[in-house]
Amino acid sequence: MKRIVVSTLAVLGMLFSASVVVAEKWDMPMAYSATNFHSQTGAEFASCVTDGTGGALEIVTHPGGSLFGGSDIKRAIQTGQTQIGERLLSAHQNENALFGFDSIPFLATSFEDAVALWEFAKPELSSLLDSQNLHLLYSVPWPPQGLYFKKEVNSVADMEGIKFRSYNTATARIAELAGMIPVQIEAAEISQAFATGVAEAMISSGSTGYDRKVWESLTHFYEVDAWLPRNYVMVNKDSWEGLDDGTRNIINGCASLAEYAGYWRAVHYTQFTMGELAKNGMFVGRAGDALTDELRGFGETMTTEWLESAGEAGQRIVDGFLAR
Ligand code: PCA
Repeated sequence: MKRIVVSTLAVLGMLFSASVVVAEKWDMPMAYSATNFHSQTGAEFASCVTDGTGGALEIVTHPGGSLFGGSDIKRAIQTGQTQIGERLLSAHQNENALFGFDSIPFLATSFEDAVALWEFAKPELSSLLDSQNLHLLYSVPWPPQGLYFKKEVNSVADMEGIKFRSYNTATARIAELAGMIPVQIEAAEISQAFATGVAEAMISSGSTGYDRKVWESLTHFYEVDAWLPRNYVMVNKDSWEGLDDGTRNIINGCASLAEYAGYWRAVHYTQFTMGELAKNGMFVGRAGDALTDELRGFGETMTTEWLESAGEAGQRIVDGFLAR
């Protein structure tokens, strides 16, 4: 009898340890609010992997910067504090100019352009990330970037001295060129920053204005279509290489679906969110010709500056895109 109990316990112990080894959980930090379309796409991606692997690999998303704040997500994945996560690609432009290929003013100004530009940029970015112990999984653009203010603005002169919320090097550079004061603030913090006057203006999409209810503090959204920055999902390279081929195939399949679904969400969200800004009392309309001309001048300056700092890989991306 004793022997039966002992061997039953041994078998149970083996089963238990086998299931512990097989089932793995990955935490996926994301910087933007749970209701944002990138976060919804990420949540669907996570359930696709969890279901597709029959629960052997469970991915759990943590939106709104709840697990790691936006500026800590990449480092957390690189160093293996977590295995997977999403971040704004151009947020790393201060590390390497190449990360800012998607924030060059007026280079790629429509969804179609953004897709074409990504085709040329993706191989360069994949190998850059690979050299940083990261595997690039998928990427989804934000809607076109426009300018938010709390007053009517018709020219760069009207922007003088305004505290301008920036989210990457390019947005801080625009502030400088326009005589504004750049203040780097994560999207998760902007409602408070605008409410308290820490920031008074920004360049972003209708989506972020809608997600953060900026009509509570700001009054004008000028459509500029300056660029369409991208979010991307990355995996720690050791975690990626530790998976078997079958699991990697499932993740790749789910990543393709997410890239497709995320792209179309962004497209549809563009008009919807601008409509919501207007419904909530904001002026929503195209920037005037004088302002647009001045911004295009900044675009030329910033294109030259970017090409100088992004080296041959940067030149290949721009040349490929312009010659397509
Ligand atoms: N929203 C993000 C990045 C680009 C966008 O449209 C933000 O403002 O932080």
